[in-house]
Amino acid sequence: MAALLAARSMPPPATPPPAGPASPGPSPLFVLSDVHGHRDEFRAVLLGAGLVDRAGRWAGGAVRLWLLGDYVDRGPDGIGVIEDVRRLTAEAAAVGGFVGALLGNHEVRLLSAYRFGTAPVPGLEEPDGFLGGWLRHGGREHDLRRLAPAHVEWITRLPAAALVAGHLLVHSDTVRYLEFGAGVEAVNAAVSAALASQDAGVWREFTDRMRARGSFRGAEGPAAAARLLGALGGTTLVHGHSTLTRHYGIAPEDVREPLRYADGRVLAVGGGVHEGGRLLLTRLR
Ligand SMILES: [Mn+2]
Repeated sequence: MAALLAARSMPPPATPPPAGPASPGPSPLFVLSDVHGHRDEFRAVLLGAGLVDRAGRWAGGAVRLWLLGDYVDRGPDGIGVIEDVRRLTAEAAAVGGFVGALLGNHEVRLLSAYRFGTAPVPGLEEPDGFLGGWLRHGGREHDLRRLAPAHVEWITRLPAAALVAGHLLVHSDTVRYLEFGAGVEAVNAAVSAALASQDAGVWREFTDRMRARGSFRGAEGPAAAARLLGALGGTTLVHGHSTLTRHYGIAPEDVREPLRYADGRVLAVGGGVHEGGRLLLTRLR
């Protein structure tokens, strides 16, 4: 009560704070990728940046946060991460903020295991069908058991790419997104269609495209990045999937910041939390 009275007795500020819609300039933009079931680390990194409170509720106000996929597999609580993301999306929207989520290849793998189980898949090299492949790539049976229709519905609505403030956001470091279409809308429409498909052959091809990596490394990397940016838009391509720890040769204890490469056109933000690295919450603007 004393605090409330004290607050009420304070003089009004000389100039009113800017209202949300009228506030000048865009709100801060953050990205984060490859949480891989590490729910505690996810909450901790958001708390550290003031984007959630100690109870894990959205505290970022008008901040925009994009998550670049791979919420599940390789860690203890993939479904818990999905539930956190869904809740944060609603909480942020209610206060003028934004939480967006892209589709990662592990969401595709999880759904393929859920839909097709161990049924034989023409052309698939893996034994035990999609379920076998999912398990061999970090799938956690605990997640599959808890995967409810609401989670499936949420995953099937995720876009594969987003163009935000000049940044092309995707999960995987691959030009194979172009096989879905030329343009963010075309890619996302084709990905939506694949997610709705009942055809195992479509899912095999879908999985192969989404798991591809490495297009932007080496001598041909800058040209490949320019090609994807040219087709989908943006001046900087931001991806997760290939981790700094495993794929870019950075020792886990040395993971501190994202890696810019391909003549500065590409930013890798996968800190490899599941490989002893960390979640790299990265502010883009
Ligand atoms: Mn991935």
